Amino acid sequence: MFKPWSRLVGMLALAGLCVTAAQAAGPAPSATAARSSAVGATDPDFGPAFVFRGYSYPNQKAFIDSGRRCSTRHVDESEERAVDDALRAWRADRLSQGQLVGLRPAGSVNVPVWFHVINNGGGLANGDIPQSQIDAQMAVLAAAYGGAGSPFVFQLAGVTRTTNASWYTATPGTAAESQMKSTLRQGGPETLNIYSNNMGGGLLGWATFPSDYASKPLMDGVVILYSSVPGGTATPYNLGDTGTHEVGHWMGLYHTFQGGCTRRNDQVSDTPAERSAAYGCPTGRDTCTRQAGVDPILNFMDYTDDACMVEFSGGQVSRMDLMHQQYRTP
Ligand SMILES: [Ca+2]
Ligand SMILES: [Ca+2]
Ligand SMILES: [Zn+2]
Repeated sequence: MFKPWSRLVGMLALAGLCVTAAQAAGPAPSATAARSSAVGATDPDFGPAFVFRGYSYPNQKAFIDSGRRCSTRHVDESEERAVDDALRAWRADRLSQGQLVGLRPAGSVNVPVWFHVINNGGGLANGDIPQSQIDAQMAVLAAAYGGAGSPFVFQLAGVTRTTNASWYTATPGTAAESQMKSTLRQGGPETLNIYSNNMGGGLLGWATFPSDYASKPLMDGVVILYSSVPGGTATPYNLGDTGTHEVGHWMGLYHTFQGGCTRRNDQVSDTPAERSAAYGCPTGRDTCTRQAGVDPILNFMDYTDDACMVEFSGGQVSRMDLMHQQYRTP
């Protein structure tokens, strides 16, 4: 389990490293200034070359811009509005039936979890992660969602292990994804199905939203890169927060940079608006300077390094609770 203080220490060390690297490898001062002002005055430089999963990027920003950090489908503005209209309608309907729609106490809702390990044969190098790493991933979820005071308690209901070369490299929207999930998925909308594999394209993970369940129940769930679990090799995304982040989508959250500097941005009022995804751990970043607050770079729903993301906001917890009541509570 990773305590917030140890993560903060890691974050500070990381910030120090970033500065050093930028100073060592950075371009001429004038170019640095121009690029910095384009993404926010306090944003660090784009940094040195970034190698991840065998792909080499000019820098970490290029990796972020490639869309591989999270391949959960983008929800456009009209769908966003429809989802929030549906939430309001659901609440009104409940109230009209004399039922109160309130937030539930911390730790009061059990979420059964099925963990499906897809491998390409035996051994860690083939993605066959051991039970100890599954337990460590569950502990990371417990720390994140428990630490935020959410109602959710994740309980491991079962583990499956499947050797399948095609599912092992499945990516979103493919026949392999569809076959994998249709074959293995357990439970109803309340059950969290986590699949780990060695997804193709250099990706880290993807999830479905609660509002997707009705039309595609078998596709519901979260897929994570097997080496993103605690102790995995996907540095700097190997403390298990790809799982935390993707489960956030599964609970109905958008990225903190959804909608950029617009008034409603991510549909959560207490996460400051953010123009674009943050990466690394850029302390003090402020890309929506006309709106209060610095960018929520410590938030699990941004794109920063695992050591940097340590929190959900109260507004996010409320949204997850309501979305869970609307879509995932029997
Ligand atoms: Ca917000
Ligand atoms: Ca701001
Ligand atoms: Zn995401």
